[in-house]
Amino acid sequence: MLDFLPENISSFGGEIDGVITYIWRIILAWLVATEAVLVYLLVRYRRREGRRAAWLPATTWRAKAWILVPAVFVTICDIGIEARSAPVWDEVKLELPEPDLLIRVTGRQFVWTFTYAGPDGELDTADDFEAITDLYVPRDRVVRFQLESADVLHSFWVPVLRLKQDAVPGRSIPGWFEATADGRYEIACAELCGASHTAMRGRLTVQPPEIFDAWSSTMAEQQSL
Ligand SMILES: [Cu+2]
Repeated sequence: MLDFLPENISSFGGEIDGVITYIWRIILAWLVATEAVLVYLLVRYRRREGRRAAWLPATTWRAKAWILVPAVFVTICDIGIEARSAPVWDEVKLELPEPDLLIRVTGRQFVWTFTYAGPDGELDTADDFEAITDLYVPRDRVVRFQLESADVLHSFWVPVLRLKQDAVPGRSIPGWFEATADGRYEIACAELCGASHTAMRGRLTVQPPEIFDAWSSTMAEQQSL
C-alpha cells in the first residue's frame, strides 16, 4: 500500500511501516468521509431562490453534536494509534538489545563523525577509531549508538533503517539498529542546523560481517599508529 516509502533494511522497519500504514488508513478514511459530507452539504444547501444564509449560534445539542461527535471519533482514533504504536516504541526505543558493535555518532556543522569502540568494545579507550561521513556496519548485527552533537541541534536520519533521532548538545542519546541487507545507503541531517545543512550527508555501507571485521581491524591498526 505504501509503495512510495524508501526501501526497508531495518530489523524493526516492518513494525514502523505497520504503524505508518495504520495511521495512513485512518487518514484516508477521514479524508473520504469529510469530503463526502462537504460535497453533500454543498449540494444540499446550494444557493436557491428565496433562501437566505444566516449565522446560527450553536446553542442546541443538535448543533453542538457537529463538534462533539467528530471529537469522540478523533479521540477513539488517537487511542487506537497509541495502542498500535506503543509496543513498537518499546521495541525500538526502550528495549535496547545486547550490542555486537558500539559506536558514537557525533553531529557537527556540517559533518557526521562515527567513533568505533574498537576491539575492547568500550568508547573513550585507546583502541577507538574514527570514520568521517562514511558509516560502515556489519549486516545482521546489532549496532548500538550514542548520538551526540558537538554544536547545535542535528538529526541523524537513515531512511532505509527507519531511524531518525535528534542530536541534542549536552546529551548522549542511546539507540540501536540492525541492518539486514548489504549495500550503500543515504544518511542525512533532518534538523535545520545552519547554512550547509543540506550538505550534511553521509553514507551507510552495510557489509557481510567478515568483510566488516577485516575493515575494522585495519582501521584500528592504522589509527593506533
Ligand atoms: Cu545538521
